[in-house]
Amino acid sequence: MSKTTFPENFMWGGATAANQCEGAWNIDGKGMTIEDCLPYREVGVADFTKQFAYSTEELEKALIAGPEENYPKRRGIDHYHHYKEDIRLFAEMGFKIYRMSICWSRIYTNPEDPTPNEKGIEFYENVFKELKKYDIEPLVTLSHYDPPIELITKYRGWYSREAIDLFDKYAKTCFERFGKYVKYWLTFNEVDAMLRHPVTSGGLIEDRFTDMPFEQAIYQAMHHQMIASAKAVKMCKEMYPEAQIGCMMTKLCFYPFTCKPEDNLATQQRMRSIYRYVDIQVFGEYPKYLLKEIENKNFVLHQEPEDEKILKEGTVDFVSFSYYMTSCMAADTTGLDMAPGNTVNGVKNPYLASSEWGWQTDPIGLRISLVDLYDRYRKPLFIVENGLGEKDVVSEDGKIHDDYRKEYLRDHVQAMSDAINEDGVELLGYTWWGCIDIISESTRQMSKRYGFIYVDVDDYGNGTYNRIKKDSFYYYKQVIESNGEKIEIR
Ligand code: BGP
Repeated sequence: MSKTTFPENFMWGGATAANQCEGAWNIDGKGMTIEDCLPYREVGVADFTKQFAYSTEELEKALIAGPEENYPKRRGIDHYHHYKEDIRLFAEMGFKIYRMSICWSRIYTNPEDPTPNEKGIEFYENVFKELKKYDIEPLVTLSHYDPPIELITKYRGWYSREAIDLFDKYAKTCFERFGKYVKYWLTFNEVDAMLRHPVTSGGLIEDRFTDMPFEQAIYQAMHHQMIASAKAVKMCKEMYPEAQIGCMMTKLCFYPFTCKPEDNLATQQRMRSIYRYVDIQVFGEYPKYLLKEIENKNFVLHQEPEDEKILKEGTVDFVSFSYYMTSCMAADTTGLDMAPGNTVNGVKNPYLASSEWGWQTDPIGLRISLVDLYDRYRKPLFIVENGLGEKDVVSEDGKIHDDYRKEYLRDHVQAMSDAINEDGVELLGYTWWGCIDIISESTRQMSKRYGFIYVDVDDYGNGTYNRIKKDSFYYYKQVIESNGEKIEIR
């Protein structure tokens, strides 16, 4: 382990998302989102496809469900009412930056409303003012998996071009009302995810697309999100030239399972499916390989004459990403052990340990990912999600001894330092995912805990909602205080 050093102004912090923490799903003028309609499932954690499968029938059931039904995102960790306490705890750890998202349906009860919901605006203004009290910069995601329900019930999610103008109005309101508090923005969370879970990232429910191949609808929806993102970037820069607005991707990292050329080709192809939409947001145009893919699938991509110019004028300032684990790729996986990951399944890597949810921890993979992305995009990078979800236990002494989380953090801090100091990567900051326990996106469990702060609530909403500092709370405080230099675990 070499000495770790970080730039003077390196931004250490933590990350959450509105749909996974706020709760208060139907008060103060907040409209419904698709996340409020995702029921808790005792489903095996191994196969994410089971977690993200969804039907119109389930939507209709959710729209009339009563409080006795278990829709975990409706309650989150009640951050809506605990935000002052939570931010104070973030400040105690020494956060310089806090990544959060704004819920579109809190700003516009119905996306077609002509005027915004002032109570929703007031909530986020209060959050920004609270962060300001502690000199914590907000890093705000405009869309983090929670499209408004009307976008799905009245339109067909992001497949419908109307979504662009509706999002445009929402983004404009956010810049107008919050631009004085927010310097760092992201447009869409994990912009590559729509092909893996179209319901939450695009509001696309497969049984509503009987008139075309569903995959074609997803490519069309992605096009609309690219246009919306580019328009938001341009608008933001025109209103606030000093603001920094980035894209956000799922940085998956696959290793060829063998040195067979077929496995290497499969790995290269898999990685391109992750990069292609980030390529658009960074370079301002469709990469040839994506156009070729669409052509070879005989999909028709409906574009407007102005779209090319919009993409060109809406390129991002930095590239942010989530990173948790790595997996392997084989051209033929017959008979191979598979391992789950962040909305993916891959071939199990025999050289890596796995979390209780099967995700394979790989700090060197983070360094590889940082080099890959910096070489590809030549833009400043920002790690906006990295963390370890485990079944934390409150011990007899009332504490949570999560040494495993401290070790995960230590090893990933080492990897970041090596990428900066040996590989020349420009890394702006690091926000640990789930800096406080929140509802898991893929499994909708509270029991998959990421936080440095334990929240006393279970998968069914039972508990006091009290916050308890875990051992890792003090460890991250030590790391931040030393600007990443003191990472030994005492
Ligand atoms: C990312 C999402 C986050 C978060 C994270 C951890 O894909 O952007 O919202 O959920 O994954 O995954 P999970 O919560 O499923 O454990």
